[in-house]
Amino acid sequence: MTPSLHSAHSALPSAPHLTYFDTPKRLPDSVLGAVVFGGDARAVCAGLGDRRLAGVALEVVPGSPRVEAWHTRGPVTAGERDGVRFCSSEDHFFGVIELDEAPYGGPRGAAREAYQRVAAFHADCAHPYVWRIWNFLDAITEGAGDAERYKLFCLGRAEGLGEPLRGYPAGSALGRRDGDRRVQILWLAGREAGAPVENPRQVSAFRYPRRYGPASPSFSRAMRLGSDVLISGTASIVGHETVHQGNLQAQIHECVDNLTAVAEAAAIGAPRLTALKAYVRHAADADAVATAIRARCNPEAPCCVLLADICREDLLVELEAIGRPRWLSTTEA
Ligand code: 3EB
Repeated sequence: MTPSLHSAHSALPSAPHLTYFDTPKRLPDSVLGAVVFGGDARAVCAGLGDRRLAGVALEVVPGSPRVEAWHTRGPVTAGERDGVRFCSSEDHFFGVIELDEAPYGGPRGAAREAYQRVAAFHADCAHPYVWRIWNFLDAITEGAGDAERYKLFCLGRAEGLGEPLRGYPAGSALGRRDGDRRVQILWLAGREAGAPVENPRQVSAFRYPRRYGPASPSFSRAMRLGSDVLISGTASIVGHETVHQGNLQAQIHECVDNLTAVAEAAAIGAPRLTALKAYVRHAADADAVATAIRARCNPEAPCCVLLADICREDLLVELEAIGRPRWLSTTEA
């Protein structure tokens, strides 16, 4: 790491601050946007009637927090344009788009339309830079070969996004099991560019070989913003291949090794993983995942554990996190 690179990094914008709430409640004014998880998430959001809320129907493991809240500074305003619902502050933007697949012929068409709208929205917006994005669709691994729904989603996403001007956002893509054939996309954006980061242990997803589908997944492994690193959904993949098939403990450790490698590659100095989120395929594995994460990572870090399908059949778990320098406390904004 050269001093010049380091000073360039210190000019990066800062990320909104993430906290988790155990249960849905009236949101503080500092919240830019928040995601409620759970089978009843949509009804809960409707009941609270706050435009900063989005509901995602992934089951929450008992004892896990279920509300992910992103905090900002200054007044927050809400709006909607071209099917994009958003909340923004001076520095930060939280967007949501949800499209039924049927009018677009399936996940490819819906992803293409959604990503076209996201790209068009931010081409003309006070917050042009998409930093972090989450994708949710039903039955993500249904279908064989190139007709698998995740591969179709990746194709539509690539078609809709086109060539990114400044790298891809950090990303996550998970499968719901609610039978609701609707693509949901949530994202954070900002007024200034973050710095995309790749993982030296993994092939960049946007360079995956052909066998993973007709279009490579359009995401970066992480996005550095100030001293925070927003790390993408991270699985037991080395190079481009799944490792430790059928071995939960080994997959968890590989995930943590990958998260650590990305945080180190972002050169924030002695990183610590905080604000962890785990997506677990089998409910029976949830306690073991939570325990292993606490043992390997900062035990004080909040950890949200959800049940979800991961986009490769052989992956049992996927983790995402924020990496912060050890000299910053877990809770400090
Ligand atoms: C992987 O590394 C695991 O398609 O947006 C992780 C994060 C994964 C994001 C995406 C997929 C995505 O390939 C899967």
